[in-house]
Amino acid sequence: MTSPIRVAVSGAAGQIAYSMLFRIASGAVFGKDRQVQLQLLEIPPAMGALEGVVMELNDCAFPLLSDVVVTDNPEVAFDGTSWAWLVGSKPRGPGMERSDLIQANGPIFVGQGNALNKGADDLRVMVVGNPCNTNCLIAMSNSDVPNDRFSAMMRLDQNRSQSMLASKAGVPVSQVTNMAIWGNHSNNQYPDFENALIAGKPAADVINDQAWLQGDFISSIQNRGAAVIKARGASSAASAAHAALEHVISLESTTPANDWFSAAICSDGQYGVDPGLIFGYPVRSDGKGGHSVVDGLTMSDFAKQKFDAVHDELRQERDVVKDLLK
Ligand code: NAX
Repeated sequence: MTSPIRVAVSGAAGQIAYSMLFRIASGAVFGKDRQVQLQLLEIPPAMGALEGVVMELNDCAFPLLSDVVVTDNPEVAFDGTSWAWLVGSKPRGPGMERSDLIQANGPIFVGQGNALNKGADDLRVMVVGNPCNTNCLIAMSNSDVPNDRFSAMMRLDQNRSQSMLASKAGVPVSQVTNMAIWGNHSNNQYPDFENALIAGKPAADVINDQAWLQGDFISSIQNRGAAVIKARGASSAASAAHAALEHVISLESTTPANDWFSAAICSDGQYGVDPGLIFGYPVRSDGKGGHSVVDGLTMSDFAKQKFDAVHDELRQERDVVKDLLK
């Protein structure tokens, strides 16, 4: 057996982490022959709850779990890690605007960005804590880790979109492929039904209901998080955790030539996006640590309008945190 892979999870006593940690420890992400060392980061008031999570991890007697480190110090949490899931952040409080949330969470990602320099040479970072695109931008900007090692999560939006298209078309979800979520994990994201395929055919031809695709489909995906909160009385956790794991699995594996996955990565200007923004793109991975944006996709005028709106939103978020960027 090779040495354990060291992975950090922040917000480790929270509800998303609770659905992630046991699966990571079971080998569901890095394989059944790779030992894992978990390095769990929390804030001091949550350390008691985190101890309880560690008791449960121990009680599972996972053969692949070599050690669990628990800390409130990001430098300890990220020390020697090859992957860092940045899940922890402050929740949106009553009456808070999105810009308030951005400002409240920004400083967390300045400190954590700095501490990421303690990671292993192959460290890769994915951000779940909202607003995840802009938090990722802040962490990237405050770290010496190369920009192409950072990403933020669009995968839950991709999975939601595939599920909803499959349900509308009356087909198994596995038949819905090539689902791109452009831009921001926010209610301005653009789930791209024009380039999605159902059983290899354009989704719009199979569903044949442009009004639904342009209307209810997009708004349901954009507002799905709020709908889950309304129904469950708590925000998405198991589905978010599943997406956070799939995001990493996709970046670790070779993407099939006829498909892609959605992730927010640092733009090099692809599709006219401001270089440096953490923008949701269709992505392919080479399975060796490299990934690239799928090029050459076309968009209707309708799609371009949505794309431009979410691009503007991310520019505005960048302006709100400009004092935190290096
Ligand atoms: P919880 O409130 O259950 O857990 C968050 C945890 O983060 C808490 O235990 C808290 O103590 C910890 N925390 C706060 N500040 C921290 C810091 N500076 N360092 C380390 N830990 C810190 O929230 P949960 O439901 O787990 O959600 C976590 C984040 O995911 C939230 O920001 C949420 O908005 C975001 N989400 C992102 C999604 C996405 O698609 N990108 C979807 C799901 C989710 O809404």
